[in-house]
Amino acid sequence: MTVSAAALEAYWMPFTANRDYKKKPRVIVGAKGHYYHTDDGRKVYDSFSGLWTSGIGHCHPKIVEAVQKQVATLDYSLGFQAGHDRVFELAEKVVALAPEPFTQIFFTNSGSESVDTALKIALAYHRARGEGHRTRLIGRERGYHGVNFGGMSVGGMSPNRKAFGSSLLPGVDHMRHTWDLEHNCKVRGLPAWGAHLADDLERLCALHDGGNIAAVIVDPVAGSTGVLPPPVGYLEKLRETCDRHGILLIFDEVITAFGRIGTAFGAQRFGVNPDIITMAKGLTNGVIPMGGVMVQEKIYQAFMQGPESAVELFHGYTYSGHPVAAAAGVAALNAYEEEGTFEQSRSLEAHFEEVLHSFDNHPLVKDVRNFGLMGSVEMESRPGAPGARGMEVHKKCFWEEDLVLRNGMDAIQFSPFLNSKPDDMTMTMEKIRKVMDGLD
Ligand code: PXG
Ligand code: PLP
Repeated sequence: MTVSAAALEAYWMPFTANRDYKKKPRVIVGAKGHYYHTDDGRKVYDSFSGLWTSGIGHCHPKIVEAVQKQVATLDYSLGFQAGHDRVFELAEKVVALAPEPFTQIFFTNSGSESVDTALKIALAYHRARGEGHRTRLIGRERGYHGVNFGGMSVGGMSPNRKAFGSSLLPGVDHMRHTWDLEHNCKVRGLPAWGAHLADDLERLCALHDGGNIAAVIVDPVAGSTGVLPPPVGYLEKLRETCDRHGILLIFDEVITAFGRIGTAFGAQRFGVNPDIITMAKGLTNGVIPMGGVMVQEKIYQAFMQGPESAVELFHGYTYSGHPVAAAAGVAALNAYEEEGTFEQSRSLEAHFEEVLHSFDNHPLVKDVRNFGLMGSVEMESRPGAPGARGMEVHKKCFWEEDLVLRNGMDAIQFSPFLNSKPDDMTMTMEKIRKVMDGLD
């Protein structure tokens, strides 16, 4: 093993069972294309394309080259009251990919920072327009909006919230999640049943008065919780309700942007425009951390009203628009265009759906869900040991099948490369099935 016991002990790993992992560490030392390289000399297939991040594969030569060049040209540049060429270039490129009403982007370093930034922009937008009483925020059960205080508060993943219950933001409500096994079991694509679940928003408007609500945030396809595609008509209903009450609609597209569901932004695939879009992950193909918050013109303009010499938004990060991240972003977006990545992703959907739903009749499986190149196979939990089966599949795949996969408890998650080989999708499922067949 390449990592010493002391080094292993020194690192507090994120979202990991540290003690269990450190008993038999799974250490990755390199990556190329669709494979990771392990410290015991194996090549293992990455069935999750990073963590939803690396759609066109690891160490993409064009992105590597751009990053190497940038870091040797301009390693860092202050971003407050100053700017550098690369970040303006990236902003223009992202906006050009977006639906028409989107005109400006603010840069952050992650999805979590993007969400907290978006919530702050929403609150400050209403205040700038003389509606500072609009302070209430609405999220959704099972939504994942990162781990900072704002995103955790509007998020709906109970394990992420429970240790912080009394410190969550006040004035936040949640709509119901859209998972309902009785009506929607092993559905392919968007469920036909469930648009009425968006009526929860109308109820919250009746309760609080819609005029007190600043923003509603949803992940258009909930990812982290185990892929919950929106019921047909659900997002449209949210849009209508927000319009009726003057509420901003935020789509958290940290996963769904940049081709994961076959278009630059999920908003385009669904034909529903939110007011604000958050993004991260695919913005740089995961190569350098970076996130962004894109807004419609009306939002940007609401801030551009005071004296021209005054800072309009007292918000920003030391590394907002970092030059090396921006260079990675420009190179990633160029590669997506040159390689036809979004179209390729779309063309792989049918095969992906087919091989994913080959689990429909597996005795351990209780639900299978997919949309775009997002999928989940959810196993029944072992009585008294939720998550145990999922972790067993994860470990056996790594050690015995040379396959890295992502499990959230007992749900196996799929985020295949946007440029996957169809045979590799089939191979992934076969390996997982072999392991699942051997489980009690
Ligand atoms: N919003 C959404 C919709 C996300 O999916 C975040 C915000 C937070 O992004 P950062 O960059 O702060 O992690 C995310 C991130 C999983 C998984 O296994 C999902 C995420 C992160 C890690 C793992 O599904 N989503
Ligand atoms: N904490 C301290 C003491 C700082 O000086 C700063 C930034 O200057 C921060 C936190 C915020 O760091 P960042 O801008 O990287 O989010």
